[in-house]
Amino acid sequence: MTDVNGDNRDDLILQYNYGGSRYWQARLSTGSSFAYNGDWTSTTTPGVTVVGVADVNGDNRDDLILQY
Ligand SMILES: [Ca+2]
Ligand SMILES: [Ca+2]
Repeated sequence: MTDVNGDNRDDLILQYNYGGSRYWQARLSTGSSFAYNGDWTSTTTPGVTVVGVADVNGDNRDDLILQY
């Protein structure tokens, strides 16, 4: 879990496969639950995995780091 929107609440990151694609969602913490916020990103490229979540561009919001 990590803070993807910079509100100082840790958010939930989900990865799932559906219909031949792989999807990632960041469910944003409300303090009492994790709100659906759409798909963060998706790909049809096989073998893509998350290798990290970190703020790579310095905007104080964590980013998804993928490898394939
Ligand atoms: Ca957050
Ligand atoms: Ca960032």
